[in-house]
Amino acid sequence: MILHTVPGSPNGRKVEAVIFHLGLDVEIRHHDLFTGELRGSDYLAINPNAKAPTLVDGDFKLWESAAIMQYLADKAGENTLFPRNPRSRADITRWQSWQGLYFNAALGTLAFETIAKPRHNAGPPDTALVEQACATLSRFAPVLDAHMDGRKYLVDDQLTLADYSMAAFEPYVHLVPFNFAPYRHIHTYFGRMRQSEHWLRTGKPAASRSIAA
Ligand SMILES: N[C@@H](CCC(=O)N[C@@H](CS)C(=O)NCC(=O)O)C(=O)O
Repeated sequence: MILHTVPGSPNGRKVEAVIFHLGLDVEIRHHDLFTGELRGSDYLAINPNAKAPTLVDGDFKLWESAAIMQYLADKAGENTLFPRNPRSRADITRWQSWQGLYFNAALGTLAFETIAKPRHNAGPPDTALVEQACATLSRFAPVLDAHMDGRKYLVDDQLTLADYSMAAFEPYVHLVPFNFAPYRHIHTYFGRMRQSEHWLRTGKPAASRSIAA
C-alpha cells in the first residue's frame, strides 16, 4: 500500500499516526502542495479532489482521511484503535465526522488563512472566512471542552482513531487568532496527544511545518 501525502499535512498526519501505531507496512510518499503537484494529472487520477491524503491499495484508491484510517485499522485485524463493537465504532465515527465538519474545519481554515498564506506569500487572509471560522469555533469548542472534562480520550477512555483525527490541528491552537484560553480541558487533552508516541512521530515543530487546510 502507498500513502500519498504532503509533509506536515494535518490530515496526512492522522493517517501516518495510524500506520505507526499499528506498525503497518505502508510506503509513505510525499508531494509538494505549493508547487501544484496535487493538481498534476498523475495525482488527479488517484484523487480528483487534488487533496491529500490518498491511499492506494492495488486497484483501490481511497481518499478522505477518516475513511483511510478506518480501512487501515480494519485491515490490521483486532485492535483498540477501531474496536469491533458497534457502539465504539459509531462513537469513533461520530467524532471523526464532527471534527471534519465543524471543529477542525474551522481551525484548519484559521490556520490556512492566518499562518499558511502569509508563510507562502499566498495573499492576505480572507477576513470573511476568518470571522466565520471564529464563529464556528465559538459554537463548537465548548462541546469538545465539556466532553473532555474528566476524560483522557474521546471514546471509551482509550486512544482511538477519533483522537488522531481530533488532534490534527493541535499545533495551531496557540497560533491562530481565536481565544482558546477558556477551554482548559481541550488544552489538557491536546497536551496529552502532543506527547503521544505515534502522534509525535508524524510531526515536525509547528514553526517549520508547511500546512494546507
Ligand atoms: N476532508 C479531507 C481534507 C483533505 C485536505 O483538505 N487536505 C489538505 C492537506 S491537510 C489539502 O490537500 N489541501 C489542498 C487544497 O485544499 O487544495 C480529509 O480528511 O482527507
